[in-house]
Amino acid sequence: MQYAILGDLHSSVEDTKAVLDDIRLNAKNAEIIGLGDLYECRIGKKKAKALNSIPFEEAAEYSDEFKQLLQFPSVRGNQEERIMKVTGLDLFLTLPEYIKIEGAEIIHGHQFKWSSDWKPFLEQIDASIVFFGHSHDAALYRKGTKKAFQYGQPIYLKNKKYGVNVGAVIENREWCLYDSDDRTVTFMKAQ
Ligand SMILES: [Mn+2]
Repeated sequence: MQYAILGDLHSSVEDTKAVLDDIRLNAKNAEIIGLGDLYECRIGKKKAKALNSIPFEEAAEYSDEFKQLLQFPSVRGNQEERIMKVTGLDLFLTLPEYIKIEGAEIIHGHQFKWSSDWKPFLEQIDASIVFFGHSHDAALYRKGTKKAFQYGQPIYLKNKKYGVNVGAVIENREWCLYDSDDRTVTFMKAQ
């Protein structure tokens, strides 16, 4: 089965449209799954601590046009959690923290420990392949080290453990194609 995985949209209409078009063009039968941080929270981390009932329109970058683009399941990101915190609304509680797909797991990534230079500690994850986002830095990890990749070139994964940082929709227009039958991962980038 083919999966098209995208995350860190941060409310960008143009970048999200470009990525969804690219998915339709390159993998029209793939199941699309989101990695969270769909929306951008307008309130910073520090300020958010003291707030609890501000209106949704103030808390989040939002448009009907953007919402219409979100026709796929997704996990919850830290932006969704912060929007819920500052509004006091349960808006994104229906988004799960993890989604299991064939041979892999999907999680936003803010739940991991990260080093100060944004290296994730993936030892905490049991799944053979984990897809995540959060740092806006597309990368393939094997045993804690980054492996080289080229956009559009399938990578055949061995029967071992891997971490795949899918990158970000916002600004980078990145997404990942995962084929669970072939056990391949292809980093993709829309124009
Ligand atoms: Mn994030």
